[in-house]
Amino acid sequence: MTNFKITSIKARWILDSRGNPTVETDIYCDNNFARAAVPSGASTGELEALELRDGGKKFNGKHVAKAVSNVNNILANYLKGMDIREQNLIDSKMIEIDGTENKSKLGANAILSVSLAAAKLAAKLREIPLFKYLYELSYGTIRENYLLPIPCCNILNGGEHAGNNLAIQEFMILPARANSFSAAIRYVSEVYHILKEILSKKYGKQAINVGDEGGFAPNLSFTREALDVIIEAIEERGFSLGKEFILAIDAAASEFYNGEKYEIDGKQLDENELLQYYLDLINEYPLKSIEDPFDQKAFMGFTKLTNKIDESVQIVDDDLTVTNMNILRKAINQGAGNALLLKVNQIGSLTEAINSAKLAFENNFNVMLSHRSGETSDTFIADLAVGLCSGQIKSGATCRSDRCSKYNQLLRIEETLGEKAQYPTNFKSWKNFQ
Ligand code: 2PG
Ligand code: MG
Repeated sequence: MTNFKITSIKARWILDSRGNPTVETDIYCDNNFARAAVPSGASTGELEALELRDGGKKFNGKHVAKAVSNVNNILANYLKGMDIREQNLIDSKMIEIDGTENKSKLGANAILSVSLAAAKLAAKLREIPLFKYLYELSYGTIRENYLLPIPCCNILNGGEHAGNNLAIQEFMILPARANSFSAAIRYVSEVYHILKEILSKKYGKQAINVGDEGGFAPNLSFTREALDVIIEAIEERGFSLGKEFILAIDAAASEFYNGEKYEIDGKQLDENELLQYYLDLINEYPLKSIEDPFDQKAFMGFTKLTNKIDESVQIVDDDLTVTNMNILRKAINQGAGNALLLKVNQIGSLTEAINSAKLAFENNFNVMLSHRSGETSDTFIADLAVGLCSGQIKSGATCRSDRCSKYNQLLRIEETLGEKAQYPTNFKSWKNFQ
Protein backbone atom coordinates (compact mmCIF):
# COMPACT_ATOMS: atom_id res chain seq x y z
CA MET A 1 0.00 0.00 0.00
CA THR A 2 1.30 3.43 -0.94
CA ASN A 3 2.07 5.66 1.99
CA PHE A 4 0.96 9.23 1.26
CA LYS A 5 2.22 10.63 4.57
CA ILE A 6 5.31 12.82 4.52
CA THR A 7 8.10 10.97 6.30
CA SER A 8 11.03 13.35 5.82
CA ILE A 9 12.20 16.51 4.09
CA LYS A 10 15.77 17.41 3.20
CA ALA A 11 16.92 20.72 1.72
CA ARG A 12 20.33 21.75 0.43
CA TRP A 13 21.85 24.64 -1.48
CA ILE A 14 22.71 24.26 -5.14
CA LEU A 15 23.89 26.79 -7.73
CA ASP A 16 21.49 28.56 -10.06
CA SER A 17 22.14 29.60 -13.67
CA ARG A 18 23.98 32.74 -12.55
CA GLY A 19 26.13 30.79 -10.15
CA ASN A 20 24.34 31.99 -7.04
CA PRO A 21 23.15 29.58 -4.37
CA THR A 22 19.49 28.61 -4.26
CA VAL A 23 17.36 26.16 -2.29
CA GLU A 24 16.65 22.62 -3.48
CA THR A 25 14.41 20.33 -1.46
CA ASP A 26 13.74 16.58 -1.48
CA ILE A 27 10.52 15.40 0.08
CA TYR A 28 9.86 11.79 1.04
CA CYS A 29 6.97 9.44 1.67
CA ASP A 30 8.96 6.39 2.78
CA ASN A 31 11.35 5.61 -0.07
CA ASN A 32 9.50 7.66 -2.68
CA PHE A 33 10.75 11.15 -3.15
CA ALA A 34 10.49 14.22 -5.37
CA ARG A 35 12.77 17.20 -5.72
CA ALA A 36 12.25 20.87 -6.50
CA ALA A 37 14.53 23.89 -6.78
CA VAL A 38 13.57 27.55 -6.67
CA PRO A 39 14.56 30.30 -9.12
CA SER A 40 15.69 33.85 -8.41
CA GLY A 41 15.05 37.19 -10.12
CA ALA A 42 17.29 40.17 -10.93
CA SER A 43 14.69 42.81 -11.75
CA THR A 44 12.58 41.94 -8.74
CA GLY A 45 9.40 43.70 -7.69
CA GLU A 46 9.56 45.49 -4.33
CA LEU A 47 6.50 43.69 -3.00
CA GLU A 48 7.63 40.17 -3.86
CA ALA A 49 7.70 37.58 -1.09
CA LEU A 50 11.10 37.65 0.55
CA GLU A 51 13.94 35.54 -0.80
CA LEU A 52 15.91 34.83 2.35
CA ARG A 53 19.66 35.37 1.95
CA ASP A 54 22.19 35.21 4.76
CA GLY A 55 24.23 38.37 4.22
CA GLY A 56 27.82 38.13 5.46
CA LYS A 57 30.80 36.86 3.51
CA LYS A 58 29.73 33.55 2.05
CA PHE A 59 28.67 33.84 -1.57
CA ASN A 60 29.11 37.60 -1.10
CA GLY A 61 26.07 37.77 1.11
CA LYS A 62 23.89 35.62 -1.12
CA HIS A 63 24.14 32.34 0.73
CA VAL A 64 20.87 30.58 1.58
CA ALA A 65 22.03 28.53 4.57
CA LYS A 66 19.28 29.99 6.77
CA ALA A 67 16.55 29.11 4.30
CA VAL A 68 17.97 25.59 3.97
CA SER A 69 18.07 25.24 7.73
CA ASN A 70 14.50 26.54 8.02
CA VAL A 71 13.36 23.67 5.80
CA ASN A 72 15.43 21.03 7.54
CA ASN A 73 14.93 22.14 11.13
CA ILE A 74 11.55 23.83 11.19
CA LEU A 75 9.29 22.94 8.26
CA ALA A 76 10.33 19.27 8.20
CA ASN A 77 9.17 18.81 11.80
CA TYR A 78 5.82 20.47 11.31
CA LEU A 79 4.97 18.80 8.01
CA LYS A 80 5.94 15.24 8.93
CA GLY A 81 2.85 13.03 8.91
CA MET A 82 0.79 15.31 6.65
CA ASP A 83 -0.85 13.82 3.57
CA ILE A 84 1.18 14.75 0.49
CA ARG A 85 -2.03 15.13 -1.54
CA GLU A 86 -3.23 17.96 0.70
CA GLN A 87 -1.36 20.73 -1.11
CA ASN A 88 -3.64 23.37 0.29
CA LEU A 89 -3.09 22.29 3.87
CA ILE A 90 0.65 21.90 3.40
CA ASP A 91 0.95 25.42 1.98
CA SER A 92 -1.30 27.02 4.56
CA LYS A 93 0.58 25.27 7.34
CA MET A 94 3.86 26.72 6.10
CA ILE A 95 2.32 30.18 5.74
CA GLU A 96 0.99 29.90 9.30
CA ILE A 97 4.35 28.82 10.71
CA ASP A 98 6.06 31.70 8.94
CA GLY A 99 3.42 34.13 10.21
CA THR A 100 4.55 37.16 8.19
CA GLU A 101 2.93 38.97 5.25
CA ASN A 102 5.83 38.37 2.89
CA LYS A 103 7.30 35.08 4.18
CA SER A 104 10.26 36.95 5.60
CA LYS A 105 10.71 34.73 8.63
CA LEU A 106 11.31 31.39 6.92
CA GLY A 107 11.95 32.74 3.43
CA ALA A 108 9.80 32.34 0.30
CA ASN A 109 12.65 30.30 -1.16
CA ALA A 110 12.41 27.80 1.72
CA ILE A 111 8.61 27.54 1.59
CA LEU A 112 8.35 27.34 -2.19
CA SER A 113 10.90 24.55 -2.50
CA VAL A 114 8.78 22.39 -0.20
CA SER A 115 5.54 23.44 -1.84
CA LEU A 116 6.69 22.49 -5.35
CA ALA A 117 8.37 19.26 -4.24
CA ALA A 118 5.16 18.21 -2.46
CA ALA A 119 3.08 18.62 -5.62
CA LYS A 120 5.60 16.62 -7.62
CA LEU A 121 5.58 13.78 -5.12
CA ALA A 122 1.78 13.73 -4.92
CA ALA A 123 1.57 13.40 -8.72
CA LYS A 124 4.20 10.67 -8.68
CA LEU A 125 2.46 8.67 -5.96
CA ARG A 126 -0.87 9.03 -7.70
CA GLU A 127 0.86 7.86 -10.89
CA ILE A 128 -0.37 10.73 -13.03
CA PRO A 129 1.71 13.29 -14.93
CA LEU A 130 2.39 16.47 -12.99
CA PHE A 131 0.47 18.68 -15.43
CA LYS A 132 -2.66 16.57 -14.95
CA TYR A 133 -2.30 16.69 -11.21
CA LEU A 134 -1.89 20.47 -11.36
CA TYR A 135 -5.01 20.80 -13.50
CA GLU A 136 -6.96 18.83 -10.91
CA LEU A 137 -5.50 20.87 -8.10
CA SER A 138 -6.40 24.10 -9.90
CA TYR A 139 -9.86 23.35 -11.21
CA GLY A 140 -11.03 20.38 -9.17
CA THR A 141 -11.90 18.27 -12.21
CA ILE A 142 -10.08 16.13 -14.76
CA ARG A 143 -9.82 16.77 -18.49
CA GLU A 144 -8.85 14.97 -21.66
CA ASN A 145 -7.39 17.65 -23.92
CA TYR A 146 -4.70 20.04 -22.81
CA LEU A 147 -3.52 23.34 -24.16
CA LEU A 148 0.21 23.68 -24.76
CA PRO A 149 1.43 27.24 -24.23
CA ILE A 150 2.80 29.61 -26.86
CA PRO A 151 6.51 29.99 -26.04
CA CYS A 152 7.28 33.68 -25.64
CA CYS A 153 10.97 33.53 -26.34
CA ASN A 154 13.28 36.29 -25.26
CA ILE A 155 15.84 36.21 -28.06
CA LEU A 156 17.42 39.60 -27.43
CA ASN A 157 18.30 40.75 -23.92
CA GLY A 158 18.70 44.25 -22.50
CA GLY A 159 18.05 46.04 -19.21
CA GLU A 160 19.27 44.31 -16.06
CA HIS A 161 19.87 41.06 -17.94
CA ALA A 162 22.59 42.27 -20.29
CA GLY A 163 25.63 44.51 -20.46
CA ASN A 164 24.32 46.79 -23.20
CA ASN A 165 22.46 50.10 -23.37
CA LEU A 166 19.01 48.83 -24.25
CA ALA A 167 16.47 50.07 -21.71
CA ILE A 168 13.94 47.38 -22.60
CA GLN A 169 14.81 44.15 -20.80
CA GLU A 170 13.31 41.50 -23.07
CA PHE A 171 12.54 41.28 -26.76
CA MET A 172 10.38 38.25 -27.37
CA ILE A 173 9.09 36.48 -30.43
CA LEU A 174 5.89 34.46 -30.29
CA PRO A 175 5.13 31.76 -32.85
CA ALA A 176 1.42 32.38 -32.64
CA ARG A 177 0.33 30.30 -35.58
CA ALA A 178 2.11 26.99 -35.40
CA ASN A 179 0.21 23.71 -35.50
CA SER A 180 1.91 22.33 -32.45
CA PHE A 181 4.25 23.29 -29.65
CA SER A 182 7.09 21.33 -31.24
CA ALA A 183 6.69 23.18 -34.53
CA ALA A 184 6.52 26.46 -32.62
CA ILE A 185 9.73 25.89 -30.74
CA ARG A 186 11.48 24.75 -33.91
CA TYR A 187 10.46 27.99 -35.64
CA VAL A 188 11.90 29.99 -32.77
CA SER A 189 15.13 28.05 -32.88
CA GLU A 190 15.45 28.66 -36.61
CA VAL A 191 14.89 32.39 -36.22
CA TYR A 192 17.28 32.49 -33.25
CA HIS A 193 20.15 31.08 -35.31
CA ILE A 194 19.46 33.36 -38.24
CA LEU A 195 19.45 36.30 -35.82
CA LYS A 196 22.86 35.17 -34.61
CA GLU A 197 24.26 35.33 -38.15
CA ILE A 198 22.72 38.72 -38.84
CA LEU A 199 24.00 40.18 -35.58
CA SER A 200 27.46 38.85 -36.19
CA LYS A 201 27.60 40.26 -39.72
CA LYS A 202 26.19 43.64 -38.74
CA TYR A 203 27.84 44.30 -35.43
CA GLY A 204 30.72 41.86 -35.15
CA LYS A 205 31.27 38.83 -32.98
CA GLN A 206 30.77 40.57 -29.63
CA ALA A 207 27.13 41.00 -30.61
CA ILE A 208 26.42 37.29 -30.29
CA ASN A 209 27.30 37.00 -26.61
CA VAL A 210 24.22 36.02 -24.69
CA GLY A 211 22.52 37.53 -21.64
CA ASP A 212 21.02 35.90 -18.57
CA GLU A 213 18.09 34.38 -20.42
CA GLY A 214 20.01 33.00 -23.40
CA GLY A 215 19.06 35.81 -25.77
CA PHE A 216 21.73 37.77 -27.59
CA ALA A 217 22.98 40.92 -25.92
CA PRO A 218 24.34 43.08 -28.77
CA ASN A 219 25.62 46.49 -27.92
CA LEU A 220 22.57 48.34 -29.19
CA SER A 221 21.07 51.45 -27.65
CA PHE A 222 17.68 51.88 -29.27
CA THR A 223 14.51 49.81 -28.96
CA ARG A 224 13.73 50.10 -32.67
CA GLU A 225 17.19 48.82 -33.64
CA ALA A 226 16.50 45.67 -31.64
CA LEU A 227 13.00 45.19 -33.05
CA ASP A 228 14.23 45.78 -36.62
CA VAL A 229 17.01 43.23 -36.44
CA ILE A 230 14.62 40.65 -34.99
CA ILE A 231 12.17 41.31 -37.80
CA GLU A 232 14.96 40.89 -40.32
CA ALA A 233 15.64 37.42 -38.91
CA ILE A 234 11.97 36.42 -38.91
CA GLU A 235 11.57 37.55 -42.51
CA GLU A 236 14.80 36.00 -43.70
CA ARG A 237 13.51 32.64 -42.48
CA GLY A 238 10.38 33.28 -44.57
CA PHE A 239 7.85 33.71 -41.79
CA SER A 240 5.18 36.35 -42.10
CA LEU A 241 5.15 39.02 -39.48
CA GLY A 242 1.98 39.65 -37.61
CA LYS A 243 0.72 36.25 -38.63
CA GLU A 244 3.17 33.46 -37.96
CA PHE A 245 5.18 35.56 -35.58
CA ILE A 246 4.18 38.40 -33.34
CA LEU A 247 6.41 40.40 -31.01
CA ALA A 248 6.38 41.02 -27.29
CA ILE A 249 8.52 43.04 -24.91
CA ASP A 250 9.11 43.13 -21.19
CA ALA A 251 10.05 46.74 -20.60
CA ALA A 252 10.69 46.12 -16.87
CA ALA A 253 10.32 49.89 -16.70
CA SER A 254 11.06 50.21 -12.97
CA GLU A 255 14.67 49.59 -13.93
CA PHE A 256 14.90 52.67 -16.19
CA TYR A 257 12.70 54.93 -14.07
CA ASN A 258 14.75 57.44 -12.10
CA GLY A 259 11.92 58.51 -9.81
CA GLU A 260 10.77 61.22 -12.18
CA LYS A 261 11.49 60.25 -15.75
CA TYR A 262 11.98 57.14 -17.82
CA GLU A 263 15.41 56.99 -19.43
CA ILE A 264 15.05 55.25 -22.76
CA ASP A 265 16.68 55.62 -26.19
CA GLY A 266 18.86 58.44 -24.91
CA LYS A 267 15.78 60.46 -23.88
CA GLN A 268 14.05 61.27 -20.63
CA LEU A 269 10.32 60.67 -20.98
CA ASP A 270 7.51 61.41 -18.57
CA GLU A 271 4.64 58.95 -18.17
CA ASN A 272 2.53 60.40 -20.98
CA GLU A 273 5.45 60.57 -23.37
CA LEU A 274 6.35 56.97 -22.60
CA LEU A 275 2.74 55.99 -23.17
CA GLN A 276 2.86 57.61 -26.60
CA TYR A 277 6.18 55.86 -27.23
CA TYR A 278 4.47 52.47 -26.71
CA LEU A 279 1.48 53.43 -28.84
CA ASP A 280 3.84 54.37 -31.66
CA LEU A 281 5.62 51.02 -31.34
CA ILE A 282 2.28 49.19 -31.43
CA ASN A 283 1.45 51.08 -34.61
CA GLU A 284 4.73 50.42 -36.31
CA TYR A 285 5.36 46.82 -35.28
CA PRO A 286 3.28 43.68 -34.73
CA LEU A 287 3.87 44.21 -31.02
CA LYS A 288 1.10 42.43 -29.18
CA SER A 289 2.30 42.13 -25.62
CA ILE A 290 3.95 44.72 -23.38
CA GLU A 291 4.99 43.74 -19.88
CA ASP A 292 5.66 46.25 -17.11
CA PRO A 293 5.45 49.33 -19.36
CA PHE A 294 5.71 51.67 -16.36
CA ASP A 295 7.18 51.74 -12.88
CA GLN A 296 5.90 49.13 -10.43
CA LYS A 297 3.91 51.74 -8.51
CA ALA A 298 2.42 53.47 -11.56
CA PHE A 299 -1.03 51.83 -11.61
CA MET A 300 -2.44 54.88 -13.39
CA GLY A 301 0.04 54.55 -16.24
CA PHE A 302 -0.95 50.90 -16.73
CA THR A 303 -4.61 51.88 -16.74
CA LYS A 304 -4.14 54.67 -19.26
CA LEU A 305 -2.25 52.40 -21.64
CA THR A 306 -4.75 49.57 -21.22
CA ASN A 307 -7.54 51.98 -22.12
CA LYS A 308 -5.77 53.06 -25.29
CA ILE A 309 -5.17 49.65 -26.83
CA ASP A 310 -7.55 47.21 -28.44
CA GLU A 311 -8.02 43.65 -27.27
CA SER A 312 -5.44 42.28 -29.69
CA VAL A 313 -2.75 43.69 -27.40
CA GLN A 314 -2.01 42.55 -23.89
CA ILE A 315 -0.51 44.63 -21.10
CA VAL A 316 1.19 42.24 -18.71
CA ASP A 317 1.50 42.97 -14.98
CA ASP A 318 4.68 41.60 -13.46
CA ASP A 319 6.44 43.84 -10.93
CA LEU A 320 3.13 45.68 -10.60
CA THR A 321 1.24 42.71 -9.14
CA VAL A 322 4.02 40.25 -8.12
CA THR A 323 1.64 37.23 -8.38
CA ASN A 324 -0.11 38.53 -5.27
CA MET A 325 -3.90 38.16 -5.24
CA ASN A 326 -4.51 41.31 -3.21
CA ILE A 327 -2.44 43.49 -5.51
CA LEU A 328 -3.87 41.77 -8.57
CA ARG A 329 -7.36 42.62 -7.30
CA LYS A 330 -6.33 46.26 -7.16
CA ALA A 331 -5.01 46.09 -10.75
CA ILE A 332 -8.22 44.42 -11.92
CA ASN A 333 -10.38 47.03 -10.21
CA GLN A 334 -8.37 49.85 -11.76
CA GLY A 335 -8.17 48.26 -15.20
CA ALA A 336 -4.40 48.35 -14.88
CA GLY A 337 -3.24 45.82 -17.47
CA ASN A 338 -5.13 42.87 -18.90
CA ALA A 339 -2.73 40.01 -18.25
CA LEU A 340 -0.88 38.55 -15.28
CA LEU A 341 2.68 37.36 -15.30
CA LEU A 342 2.75 34.36 -13.01
CA LYS A 343 5.98 33.65 -11.13
CA VAL A 344 5.71 31.08 -8.38
CA ASN A 345 8.58 32.50 -6.37
CA GLN A 346 7.12 36.00 -6.30
CA ILE A 347 4.44 34.74 -3.94
CA GLY A 348 6.21 31.70 -2.50
CA SER A 349 3.68 28.87 -2.56
CA LEU A 350 1.95 26.83 -5.24
CA THR A 351 -1.56 27.27 -3.82
CA GLU A 352 -1.27 31.04 -3.80
CA ALA A 353 0.16 31.11 -7.32
CA ILE A 354 -2.73 28.98 -8.59
CA ASN A 355 -5.24 31.23 -6.83
CA SER A 356 -3.72 34.32 -8.47
CA ALA A 357 -3.97 32.68 -11.89
CA LYS A 358 -7.59 31.75 -11.29
CA LEU A 359 -8.45 35.25 -10.13
CA ALA A 360 -6.87 36.58 -13.31
CA PHE A 361 -8.84 34.21 -15.55
CA GLU A 362 -12.10 34.94 -13.74
CA ASN A 363 -11.59 38.60 -14.55
CA ASN A 364 -10.73 38.13 -18.19
CA PHE A 365 -7.03 38.65 -17.70
CA ASN A 366 -4.61 36.45 -19.64
CA VAL A 367 -1.94 34.56 -17.75
CA MET A 368 1.65 34.10 -18.86
CA LEU A 369 3.69 31.58 -16.89
CA SER A 370 7.21 32.82 -16.26
CA HIS A 371 10.67 31.71 -15.30
CA ARG A 372 13.12 33.98 -13.45
CA SER A 373 16.35 35.31 -14.89
CA GLY A 374 18.17 33.11 -12.36
CA GLU A 375 16.96 29.56 -13.02
CA THR A 376 17.75 25.93 -12.38
CA SER A 377 17.04 22.82 -14.41
CA ASP A 378 13.71 22.41 -12.58
CA THR A 379 10.84 22.19 -15.07
CA PHE A 380 7.88 22.72 -12.77
CA ILE A 381 6.58 25.81 -14.57
CA ALA A 382 6.24 23.89 -17.84
CA ASP A 383 3.78 21.49 -16.21
CA LEU A 384 2.07 24.37 -14.45
CA ALA A 385 1.54 26.22 -17.74
CA VAL A 386 -0.22 23.15 -19.14
CA GLY A 387 -2.04 22.40 -15.89
CA LEU A 388 -3.42 25.92 -15.72
CA CYS A 389 -4.13 26.02 -19.49
CA SER A 390 -2.36 29.37 -19.44
CA GLY A 391 -1.73 29.37 -23.19
CA GLN A 392 1.54 31.29 -22.75
CA ILE A 393 4.90 30.71 -21.13
CA LYS A 394 8.15 32.66 -21.15
CA SER A 395 11.33 30.80 -20.44
CA GLY A 396 13.92 32.84 -22.26
CA ALA A 397 15.59 31.98 -25.55
CA THR A 398 15.93 28.54 -27.09
CA CYS A 399 19.46 28.48 -25.76
CA ARG A 400 21.11 27.48 -22.46
CA SER A 401 19.93 24.39 -20.58
CA ASP A 402 18.24 26.33 -17.79
CA ARG A 403 15.96 27.93 -20.41
CA CYS A 404 15.54 24.94 -22.73
CA SER A 405 14.72 22.54 -19.90
CA LYS A 406 11.22 24.06 -19.67
CA TYR A 407 10.67 23.98 -23.42
CA ASN A 408 12.00 20.42 -23.52
CA GLN A 409 9.53 19.37 -20.83
CA LEU A 410 6.75 20.86 -22.93
CA LEU A 411 7.95 18.76 -25.88
CA ARG A 412 7.67 15.68 -23.67
CA ILE A 413 4.22 16.65 -22.46
CA GLU A 414 3.08 17.16 -26.03
CA GLU A 415 4.42 13.74 -26.94
CA THR A 416 2.64 12.14 -23.95
CA LEU A 417 -0.63 13.76 -24.93
CA GLY A 418 -0.44 12.87 -28.61
CA GLU A 419 -3.66 13.94 -30.28
CA LYS A 420 -4.97 15.31 -27.03
CA ALA A 421 -2.43 18.14 -27.16
CA GLN A 422 -3.71 21.43 -28.52
CA TYR A 423 -1.76 24.51 -29.51
CA PRO A 424 -3.46 27.88 -29.17
CA THR A 425 -3.83 28.91 -32.80
CA ASN A 426 -7.06 30.52 -31.68
CA PHE A 427 -5.50 32.55 -28.99
CA LYS A 428 -8.53 34.08 -27.43
CA SER A 429 -7.45 37.60 -26.77
CA TRP A 430 -5.40 38.07 -29.91
CA LYS A 431 -8.41 37.91 -32.15
CA ASN A 432 -6.73 39.63 -35.07
CA PHE A 433 -4.41 36.69 -35.40
CA GLN A 434 -6.89 33.87 -35.51
C1 2PG B 1 10.96 39.39 -15.59
C2 2PG B 1 11.91 38.31 -15.19
C3 2PG B 1 11.94 37.09 -16.01
P1 2PG B 1 13.67 38.65 -13.36
O1 2PG B 1 11.18 40.59 -15.30
O2 2PG B 1 9.89 39.11 -16.13
O3 2PG B 1 12.18 37.29 -17.36
O4 2PG B 1 13.17 38.79 -14.88
O5 2PG B 1 13.59 37.21 -13.00
O6 2PG B 1 15.07 39.20 -13.36
O7 2PG B 1 12.74 39.48 -12.52
MG1 MG C 1 9.09 41.15 -16.08
